[in-house]
Amino acid sequence: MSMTPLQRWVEEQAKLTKPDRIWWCDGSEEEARRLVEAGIKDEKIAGNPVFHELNQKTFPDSYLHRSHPTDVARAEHLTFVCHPDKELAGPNNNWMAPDEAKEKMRKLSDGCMKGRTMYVLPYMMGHPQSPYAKACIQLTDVSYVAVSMRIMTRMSKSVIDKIGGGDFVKGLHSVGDFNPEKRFIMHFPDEHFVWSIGSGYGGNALLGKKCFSLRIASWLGRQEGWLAEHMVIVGMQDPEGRTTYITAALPSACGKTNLAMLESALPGYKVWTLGDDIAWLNVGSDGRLWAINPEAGFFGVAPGTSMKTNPNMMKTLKKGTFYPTLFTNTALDTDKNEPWWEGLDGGMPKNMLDWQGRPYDSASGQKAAHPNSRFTVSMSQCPVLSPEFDNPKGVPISAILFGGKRTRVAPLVVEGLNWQHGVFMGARMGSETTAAAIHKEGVLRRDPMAMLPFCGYNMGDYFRHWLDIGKKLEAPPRIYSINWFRTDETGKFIWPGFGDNIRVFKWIIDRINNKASAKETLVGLVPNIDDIDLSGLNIPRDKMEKLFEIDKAEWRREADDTEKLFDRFGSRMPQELRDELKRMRAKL
Ligand code: OXD
Ligand code: MN
Repeated sequence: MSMTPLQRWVEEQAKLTKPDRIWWCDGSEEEARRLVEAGIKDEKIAGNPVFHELNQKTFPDSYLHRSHPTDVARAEHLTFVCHPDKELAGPNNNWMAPDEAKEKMRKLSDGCMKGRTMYVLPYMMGHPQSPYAKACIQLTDVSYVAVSMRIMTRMSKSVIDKIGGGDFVKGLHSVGDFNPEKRFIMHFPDEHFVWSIGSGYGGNALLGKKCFSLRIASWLGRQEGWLAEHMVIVGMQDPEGRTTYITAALPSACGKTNLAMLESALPGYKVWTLGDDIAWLNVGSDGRLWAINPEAGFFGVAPGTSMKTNPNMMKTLKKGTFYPTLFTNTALDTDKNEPWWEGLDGGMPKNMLDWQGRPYDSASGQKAAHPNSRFTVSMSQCPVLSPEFDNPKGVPISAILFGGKRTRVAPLVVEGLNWQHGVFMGARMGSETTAAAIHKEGVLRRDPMAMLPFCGYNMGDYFRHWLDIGKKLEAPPRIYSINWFRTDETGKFIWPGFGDNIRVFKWIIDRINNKASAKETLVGLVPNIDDIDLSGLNIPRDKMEKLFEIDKAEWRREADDTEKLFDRFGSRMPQELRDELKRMRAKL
């Protein structure tokens, strides 16, 4: 019998990478148990076994993974989008010509899997029955990635039948020798192909996530008329029992995962989780915008996660109904054999190993867990998972939120005047960097739609695509900007955040249902203070007013900075958004 294109492709990659054996995965639990066992007994990374079994009573089916010490985060400077034409990649991407990139990767990949197993992972991004889902294959040479993909995607043998003799999304991944000098994450958008070497870290190695579901998918979406976005998806149930679906784009480290499973401080409201990182948005036949989450798992930052900040996530992590749950680069409480990170409930354990497995000395001033330590866990374990999560159609979206961390300038919440004005708000989004990032603390980084590291083509064209999608929507969602992080003169956050954020969502839901008022300002519509339900809260009126203060001098600087951003995209920047900026300036 002749080979299918899939078999032929796998064979070609094996010829180049030269693994000792090829393992076609079926995505079953039994297989995952065998992979984890192999990771405990046979495989090593930087001298450590790939997996360490954690306390099975308190953290059922959980394992700790320690990465190579240089391999702890996304490597944006080593990430390339290889369109045939540099202009297509835009100033927002690193670019290399496809042939040159492939030649480079071929050299680095020659024999890179020698002595290892090549795992063939068949998986779907999106529900298999969804018209918006995509069938994918990733090859990898480390059990950690194979097991992580079982958690993060819908992995199943049936995907191979689905592909049949047809097309599929391709990913070739090898950890190589973890040498950062030989680490690259290359995207070939026209071939639906991602080629990654030298890193086992989530965003660099779980190719269904940022690489495919955002960078390549955003390009597919441009060609096919949909949007791939860096967004949370939630359903907000109100006291009348109605659920309003909302998506929200926030840059990394702004509390996206906490927002995705918020515990309401107001009675009668409940938040249902559909996704914490990625949304694919399609125009439905009813003229509304419909969202699906292509993923099936959470890959979240551990430090700061606790019963206080995110009780639903803590419950998700300890449920133990979907095998397995992974912790990566957390510390280890050796008395309890439990994962530990800064910000976890309770005091600091007496005896710990740090994220690299070294005895931890709290007097060292170092962190025990890596600041970017992570958990990987199935969404099915989430106690507030939306009943609509597995609906192949997705959910209809009534509002899109753009947020960031701004200690000054940006009001608590602003409603856009219309779709175009809302796109303008998203395009000039920015966030102040925290000490955890490489950048200096308190520096504003523009991150349009939170997509700057993830848009797989020229962002000028991307803004144009957003405007075009708006034209196709008969009932477009309203667009809002949100900011929980405004501080007072002493540097303290004014807004309590967390579960109290529901008060802002209540106003948004009431706006959608024409039940709340708003007043027009220079930058859009904001609530009157009395429109926000502050019952049970004790924020003085002048502080509330401060949350909505619009300082003209600051906003002039904001306009200047926005213009600089827009200028980066030159003639590809849509005139409509420049007009919005002009209108804002005129008002100032
Ligand atoms: C993530 C990120 O890991 O945005 O989700 O970096
Ligand atoms: Mn993200």
